[in-house]
Amino acid sequence: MNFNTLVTRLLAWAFPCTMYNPWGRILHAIFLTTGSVFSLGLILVTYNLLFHPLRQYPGPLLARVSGLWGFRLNLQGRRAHEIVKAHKKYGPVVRIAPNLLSFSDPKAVREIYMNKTFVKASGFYAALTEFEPHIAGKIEALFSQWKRLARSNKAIDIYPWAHMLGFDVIYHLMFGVDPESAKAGKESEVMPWLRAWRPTFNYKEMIPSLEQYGPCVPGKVGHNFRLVQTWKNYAMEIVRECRKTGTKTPFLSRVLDGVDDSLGRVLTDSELAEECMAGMFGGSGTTANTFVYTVWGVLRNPSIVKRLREELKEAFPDRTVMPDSVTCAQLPFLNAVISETLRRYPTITGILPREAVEDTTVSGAHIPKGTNVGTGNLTIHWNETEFPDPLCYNPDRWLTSNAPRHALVPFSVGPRKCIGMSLAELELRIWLAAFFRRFNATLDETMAEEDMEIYDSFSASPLGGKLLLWLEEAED
Ligand code: HEM
Ligand SMILES: *[C@@H]1O[C@H](CO)[C@@H](O)[C@H](O)[C@H]1NC(C)=O
Ligand SMILES: *[C@@H]1O[C@H](CO)[C@@H](O)[C@H](O)[C@H]1NC(C)=O
Ligand SMILES: *[C@@H]1O[C@H](CO)[C@@H](O)[C@H](O)[C@H]1NC(C)=O
Ligand SMILES: CC(=O)N[C@H]1CO[C@H](CO)[C@@H](O)[C@@H]1O
Repeated sequence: MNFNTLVTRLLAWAFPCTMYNPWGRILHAIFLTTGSVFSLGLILVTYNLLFHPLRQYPGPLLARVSGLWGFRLNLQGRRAHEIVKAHKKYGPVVRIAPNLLSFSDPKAVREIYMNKTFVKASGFYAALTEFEPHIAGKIEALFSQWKRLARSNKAIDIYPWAHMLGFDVIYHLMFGVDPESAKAGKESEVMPWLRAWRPTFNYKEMIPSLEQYGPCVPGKVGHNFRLVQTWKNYAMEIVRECRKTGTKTPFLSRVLDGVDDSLGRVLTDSELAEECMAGMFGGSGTTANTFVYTVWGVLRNPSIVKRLREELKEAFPDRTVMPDSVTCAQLPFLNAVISETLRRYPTITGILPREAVEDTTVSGAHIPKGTNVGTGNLTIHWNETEFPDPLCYNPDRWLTSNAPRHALVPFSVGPRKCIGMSLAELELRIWLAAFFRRFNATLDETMAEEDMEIYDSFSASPLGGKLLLWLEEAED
């Protein structure tokens, strides 16, 4: 067993039992005061610094010796940003955790993520066009809410509404039931559970056995685990119900009786529930935040608003008709705007680690077996060579014939890339086209740059958690 795993197991063993029974807590205190943890830490630090196979790679000291660097930044929502900075300081290969390297060269992306011979089956979205009318209907429902609110002569916070729509779409597609939260103007009971999911990952990364004991931990940390457990039970219930009633949505028929590619067997109810949770999580917030960020990016630039509206007006002369995905897919400026949002504000910012199953090289750097490598979207998408003035929101980057498409990877690449990419693109195109065709929107003057900073907790969302707009129905 590798030394790292040994120590992780020791810590995992030491920590949970200290948290769910009083004896454990006393033991834990003794453990701490006698300095055993301290000496364990010292061994670990020495090993990581001097003997670890990745010892020759540069990086922040704390990151080279322990996972605390990433853990702390995760809690502050700044990990992706600090990785960008670390690359500026240390170069194209940076050790961001004892056993994890981050690469900043766009060429590394494909070397890392596409190095597998199999490709994931993707029969999932054959039925997407059939689903388009449901998406259109939900957008109509949302916009009638916005029109109603617009008459009350107050700024509208579109952020929670966008999340309701994102949730309704994915839930309906997955389970064949429309939660109608946007129509009702009230978020689903599932949403708070969904929000609790991500923080539990950060804790499990440090202390893996929280997977089992998390819900027993008192306080806020345990609270998140308890919410996730409630959610899991709910998802298990859905799975059982769907089995009983024989519900066949494209998502469910894929997972209910399909054989999992990587496991080579049918999934258990518990695994299915987790697939459902991953789908709900992966599919709702990402798309919603991309919508919000596009509106933000566009509205701050009057010339972009003007060009977008002109393109839309020509493509959809009757603004009361919902734009269709086929026409939308052919609109150069609309798609440039969406690409630019995905570049400037990618909604998945975490590093997706890949383990080297044998010694290999990435971007010319030697990677010993058993270590992890990855790239992060901010690092790749904010590369100054590919994207001069990277923080500037500029859709024109995508309108030249030699646009650096290879460096735009918001959905990742390779066998584990996003399965929802076509859905997300279709949804965003219709939603944004309809929005800019129908509304004359202005940002509320209280909205500040800081509100829209990327808060990174693997998935990214605006720091302020709001986008206040004044909406007016367009007249032309
Ligand atoms: C703008 C919107 C979206 C972005 C930026 C995005 C991004 C990503 C990325 C980067 C991954 C790779 C994760 C990894 O390598 O482990 C991923 C995976 C995934 N995405 Fe998306 N996604 C979006 C929308 C959606 C939608 C609408 C769905 C709905 C089905 C979805 C479902 C999933 C699922 C289930 C996975 C896991 C795939 C796997 O691990 O095999 N995503 N997404
Ligand atoms: C940016 O991308 C270029 C290649 O397109 C690469 O050579 C360079 O190393 C990248 N910059 C950083 C900081 O990694
Ligand atoms: C994948 O890794 C193997 C082993 O290191 C290497 O020989 C091969 O060229 C890689 N393939 C790609 C596409 O990078
Ligand atoms: C849109 O809003 C701007 C500024 O608020 C206003 O000048 C313009 O007349 C409006 N246009 C339409 C078509 O409603
Ligand atoms: C989480 C993450 O890193 N998301 C995607 C962004 O870009 C990389 C490639 O640079 C993709 O592989 C990731 O999946």
